[in-house]
Order: sequence, then structure tokens, then C-alpha cells
Amino acid sequence: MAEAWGPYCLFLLLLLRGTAGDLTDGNSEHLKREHSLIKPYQGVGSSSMPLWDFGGSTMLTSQYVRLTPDERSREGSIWNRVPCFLKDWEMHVQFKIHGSGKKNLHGDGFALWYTKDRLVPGPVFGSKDKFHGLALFLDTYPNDETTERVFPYISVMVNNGSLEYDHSKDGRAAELAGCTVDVRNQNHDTFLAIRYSRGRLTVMTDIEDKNEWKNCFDISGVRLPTGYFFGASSATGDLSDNHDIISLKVFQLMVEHPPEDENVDWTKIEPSVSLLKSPKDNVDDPTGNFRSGPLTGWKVFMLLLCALLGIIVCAVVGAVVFQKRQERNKRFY
Ligand SMILES: *[C@@H]1O[C@H](CO)[C@@H](O)[C@H](O)[C@H]1NC(C)=O
Ligand SMILES: [Ca+2]
Repeated sequence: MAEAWGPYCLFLLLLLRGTAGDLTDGNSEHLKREHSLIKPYQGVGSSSMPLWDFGGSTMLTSQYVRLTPDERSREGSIWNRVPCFLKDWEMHVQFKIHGSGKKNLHGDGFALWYTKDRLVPGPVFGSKDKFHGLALFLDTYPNDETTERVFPYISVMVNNGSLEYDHSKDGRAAELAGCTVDVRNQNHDTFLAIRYSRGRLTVMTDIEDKNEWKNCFDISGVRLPTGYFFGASSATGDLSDNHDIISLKVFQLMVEHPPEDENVDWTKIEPSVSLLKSPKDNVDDPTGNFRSGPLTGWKVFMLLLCALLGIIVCAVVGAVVFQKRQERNKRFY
């Protein structure tokens, strides 16, 4: 009888561990220099250590990598030359978007990429459309005049080469999740982080000068291969801004994978998102497809109640088992 409760206790422990080890903490992180862009940007564009290539209007100083200046019709990009074979990674980006344009008279923002194709100019924030992989757009200009959304707006898109980014709708049709961020012309440092681990994609921002990560969104069921390239690109049109990348750091996450993952060729995975697994939360926008509310007070209460009951059951089972052992011991001696 007591043994039958064993699996339940184990499950409960896993559950508790799963909720405790969330987000940026909890995992040991390792900076990967070959995928990182750090001041004073050694190895950028140089022939001796060419880790990064840049194209278009991108300009390098000792303090920042400027993808576009605050001028019309410019586009620039910077791309890592080394394909990323990490299964679980986290990217921290320090950036600065600033310019002389008044409210809503500036654009267009920048994109961060984890894609198969690199250094190919195109219409999506200065880079190729119908890409393969992951894109995060930091869109500063609402092209869709009917939108009730507040810009600047971060959104993500996963593409297997078939989808087009619709600029006139700010990419809304293909968007998986997003959030509003107030990042333009700030006097303090602004950061964002992308974490991809075991199919879970999390984006966080640190833009309020509080030195803490705030959740933008967190979705599951995202499949991305290894062997793609990190990059950043930006474009201006009739409206412009300076789009500066100050640093881009990629960390390896030390995460355990189930044994069956060993049999998969990770370089052959098609980028996709499974609609069956719903995202954890997306409070921002009630109209999106893949959204559900965050844990409500009631759900939290039920969860705690279950946990408490579970702990009591485990304690009782433990006591019973212990007592039986004692009895057995008595018999032996
Ligand atoms: C690519 O994605 C589209 C839509 O998401 C899907 O219909 C298509 O089958 C996918 N193609 C491949 C090769 O996976
Ligand atoms: Ca836009």
C-alpha cells in the first residue's frame, strides 16, 4: 500500500522543482565568446579573427555597433560567422534606439535573428523575408494605423521559409507572442534577453533601469534546429532612428535532456511551433491566438492546496515505511 504512493510523491517533487527553477536563475550559464559581441568588438570584420560580418549601413565604433544612423532609407546588419550548435541558449542584448524624431515620427526598429540564411539583405528590417528560423522584432513604428497596440512593440516569429512578414500589419498575422516596451530615447541602459531551452522560448526585458528582468512572454512547443546563425539587422524608411547594438552575449544553458533527444539529428529539425502546447502567459493582448491568462489567485490556491495535501500524504507514507523498517529491523536483531 505504502509503495503505491511512491510515484505520486516523486511526481510531486518534480512538480515543485519545476515551478521553483523558472526563468533566468537556477541554471548555470556560460558565456560563449564565439557567438558574443562585446566591446571593444575585437574580431569584428577583421581578417585575423572574423567572428562577425557586417553589411549595409552598419558602422563600428569602440562603444557601439550602429546598424543604421538616424537617416532615411538605410539598412544594416551584423552576423555571427560561427553556426550555433548549442541546444539550449540564452542571448542578452544591450541596445540603444535614439534619434531626433518626435513621437511616432521615427522608425523602424531592429530585428534579432537565429536563422539559416545570413547576410542576405531584404525587406524585413533590412534582412531576408521567408527566412528559416527565429526572429525577434523590436518594432518602433506602427505601420498598421488601425492597431490599438502601443509601440515600440516586441514580437517573435518562427518561420520554415514559407511565411512572409507583412510590414503593413507589423507582422501581426505571423506573430507568436509579444509585448509593449518603452525603449526609445532612454537615458539609461536597455536590455532584452531571449532564452531558448527544451522547446520553450522566453523573452525578457530590463528597460526600467531597475537591473531586473521582466517577463515579456513565455511560450512552449517551439522547435528550432542547431547550426543556425545569430544576427541583428535594422532598416529605416521615410522615418529613421539610430539603432545601436552595444553588446550581444550568448550563454550556454546547462539543461538535461531526455535520452531520446540523443537519437535526433538536431541540425535537421524544421523550425516550427506546435499549437497544441499553449503558452504560459500573455497578458498583453487578449486578441492573439496563442494566448492564455496567467495563473489566477484561485489556480495558485488549488496548486498550493494540492502541494500541501501531497506533502502530508508523503509524510504519512514516509512514517509508515519507516515504522515497517523498524519492525523488520527488530525481527533481524
Ligand atoms: C511550413 O509551415 C507551413 C505553415 O506553418 C506549413 O503549412 C508547411 O507544411 C511547413 N513546411 C514544412 C516543409 O515543414
Ligand atoms: Ca512597424
